[in-house]
Amino acid sequence: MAAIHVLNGPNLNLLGTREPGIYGSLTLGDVERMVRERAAGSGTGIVFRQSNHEGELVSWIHEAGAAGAGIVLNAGAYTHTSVALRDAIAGAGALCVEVHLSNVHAREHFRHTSLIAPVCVGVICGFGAQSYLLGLDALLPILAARKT
Ligand code: CA2
Repeated sequence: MAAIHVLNGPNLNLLGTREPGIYGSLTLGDVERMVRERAAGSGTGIVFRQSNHEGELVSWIHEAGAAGAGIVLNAGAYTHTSVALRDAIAGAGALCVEVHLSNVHAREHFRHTSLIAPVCVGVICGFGAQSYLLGLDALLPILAARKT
């Protein structure tokens, strides 16, 4: 089974340290543990990364695409601004699920637009760390079907 790359964008390294009312009290390390536990036994390897740099995220998307891996992507604020990430997902031909901890549609207007959603297979938001697990659950059967 192909691997799943869980990629996290800017400021997500601050999770659990501030704004618990919006993002909860779990750290990104906690989220990683939860993802690894959920994937255990599925035969899927997990690559879990975070970067505050757009270009680094672009390179990681290329890497995932070249490896035939699926992507669970919380692009953070780049979701709403980045043509580069959108082009990377489309260009890499990677199967990508967009996830968010918060319900972006219940927040400021500028968070209602996603530049990456049109090139993703789906979008999950508003379930805290569970959004990542739902993203994983959505990708696993699609990746398994691709293999056979
Ligand atoms: O809800 C999400 O997962 C977001 O992707 C989080 C981004 C935000 O820009 C998106 O609109 C929605 C922000 C991540 C910043 O996380 C922080 C965590 C703790 C303290 C400060 C920032």
